[in-house]
Amino acid sequence: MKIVVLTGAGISAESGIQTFRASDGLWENHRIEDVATPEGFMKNPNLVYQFYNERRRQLLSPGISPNPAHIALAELEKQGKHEVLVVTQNIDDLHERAGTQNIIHMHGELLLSRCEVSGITHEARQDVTEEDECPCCTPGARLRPHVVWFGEMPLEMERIYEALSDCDLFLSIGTSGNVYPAAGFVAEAKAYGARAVEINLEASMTATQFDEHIYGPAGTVLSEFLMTLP
Ligand code: BV8
Repeated sequence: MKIVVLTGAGISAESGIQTFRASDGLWENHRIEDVATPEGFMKNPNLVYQFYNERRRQLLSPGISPNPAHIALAELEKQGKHEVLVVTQNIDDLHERAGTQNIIHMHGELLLSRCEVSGITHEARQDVTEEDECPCCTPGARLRPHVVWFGEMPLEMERIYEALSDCDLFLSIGTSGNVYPAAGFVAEAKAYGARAVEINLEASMTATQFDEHIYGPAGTVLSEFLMTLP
């Protein structure tokens, strides 16, 4: 079977990474327009650098590691019985740390910076500030988070739509279905005849578009569901 898995912040919640829209979520103490838009970055770059530096420090801290949900997806791919593509809205590297290889970070990656002149990405595992210069230009240019902000085009959309048009199972895990175009993927996959399953803590904004729903913590319910696959 060809399986496309869309993941959101909920799959990393049990690893200790805050989600966005929960009561203690990231958007509780930051205005989206201030920290996740190009305009916000233009207006106050230091606030944006700090927002991502805090999240990067947390991601790289010793207590953060993949949880059973990330591991279950990596096992599914490794078994080799199905063709698995993980399309994640998350900018953490927990899928990779669990062993997933076939992955698209459609909203970018926290551990990469991008040169504002050349567009080349560079590893970012330390704090990044406005004073940092890219290693690819002379003179060095400013580095921005390699993250897709609101109003910016998500990455590898062609490859994602190609996979959605050709999958047997579309599995959505840990996303509230608020953000487009990711929230539109279920309709896309269904239009091509895929079976659509939602795994989440509670019904997402697009829940009615799914054939099946499994509600509970992904770290527990995902591996149970994957065992039912042929
Ligand atoms: C674009 C940055 C076009 C990285 C992010 C009006 C209508 C429709 C669309 C729009 C509109 N106005 C504007 C738009 C477009 C906009 C959008 O969708 N806005 C929404 C808010 C209305 N979208 C965009 O701007 C996108 N770009 O459209 O470009 C374009 C066209 C041409 C040319 C140029 C451009 C760009 C979207 C990307 C924005 N960047 N993040 C970062 O800082 O991380 S989005 C942000 O939200 C994150 O990436 C996150 O991944 C994403 C989605 O959130 P979720 O992952 O779903 O997280 P959330 O907290 O919401 O939910 C978590 C869920 O997990 C919950 O349901 C919870 O119950 C569950 N859960 C919790 N714990 C567990 C669990 N489930 C299981 N187990 C658990 N243990």
